[in-house]
Amino acid sequence: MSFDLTRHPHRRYNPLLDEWILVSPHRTKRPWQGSVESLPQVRRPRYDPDCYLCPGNSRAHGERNPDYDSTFVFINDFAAVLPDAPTAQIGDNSLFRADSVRGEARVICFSPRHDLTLAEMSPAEIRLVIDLWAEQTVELGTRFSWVQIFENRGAMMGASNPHPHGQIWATDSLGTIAAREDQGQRAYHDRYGTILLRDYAQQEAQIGDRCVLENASWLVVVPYWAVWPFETLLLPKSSVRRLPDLDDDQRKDMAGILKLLLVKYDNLFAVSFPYSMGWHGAPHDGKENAHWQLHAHFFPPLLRSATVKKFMVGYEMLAEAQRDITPEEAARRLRDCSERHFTLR
Ligand code: H2U
Ligand code: ZN
Repeated sequence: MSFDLTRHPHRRYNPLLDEWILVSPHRTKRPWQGSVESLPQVRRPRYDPDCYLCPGNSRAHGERNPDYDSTFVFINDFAAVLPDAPTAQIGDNSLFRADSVRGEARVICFSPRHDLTLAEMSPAEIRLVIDLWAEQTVELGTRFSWVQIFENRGAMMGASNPHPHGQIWATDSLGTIAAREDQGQRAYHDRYGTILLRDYAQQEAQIGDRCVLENASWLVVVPYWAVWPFETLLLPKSSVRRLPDLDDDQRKDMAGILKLLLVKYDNLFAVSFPYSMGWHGAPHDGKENAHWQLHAHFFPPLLRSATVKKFMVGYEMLAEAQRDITPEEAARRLRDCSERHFTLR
């Protein structure tokens, strides 16, 4: 019997993180009798007097939000990192080491409308969010080496509030995953003299099997090494190190492709699709970072319906991540999803 990636168990390599993932495509027909999550309420009011993110409302510590009409940023009232924390390096032996961290955490509201999600906003409105992400990266990048922009969407991903919002945590050190991506891209650049994610995007565009969407500036793929069932990677087609480097056309194209991706996600199981997403760009460390390519990751937990998610447990906590449905099959299902939001049908 000859080996077949679509039928036989195998491991795939993730060059960004230098790790492997176990793929078990033969298992996709196993019966399911596990947990079923309840569906979130579908329609929300345009304005919620009890929401701490809606315009004009008070937040937990009493500050009042302005009557904003597009986007709005504020310093997180419960920030995980602080700009003026004392600095120290503790422990000179390898078992009990600690480093202090300085940083700043912000919350960013994508829209004044409590009832929308990015998927339901227009490309023009999404463009304002992109411009704000870029401005925040410039500003925080002058003071911190890593600027992590992210969104936790949906209660299943731990979002505390359905109002469309994301967060930014900027820190004076690279987090573990950021440092591994830096290392992975550097190792590839040292070895081949080209940029890992540029080469990858070019080859994925040619192969086509894992492509979900493509326009003049961007490509969306389910990565060859995806861990989450419908995980995607948003990649620029030209060399871009950071969000602020994107020109007007690239930003316009990004708004368009983000809108389509998020609509497809919502249409997959006819539910407002939960995910964590975030941007990775070159560190702000004053170095050239020629090995870096800007990209966004989308990590959605849903597996087989609006209520059945993937759990990262057992073998995955103890040995390595595992998936059943192949990245190629996931990409095909996302390609087949309509580009018109299910709530408009
Ligand atoms: P999440 O939904 O991803 O948890 O983001 C909401 C953030 O908003 C969360 O980090 C902050 C929380 O600390 N927050 C405030 O800064 N002020 C508030 O009044 C409530 C919540
Ligand atoms: Zn609100």
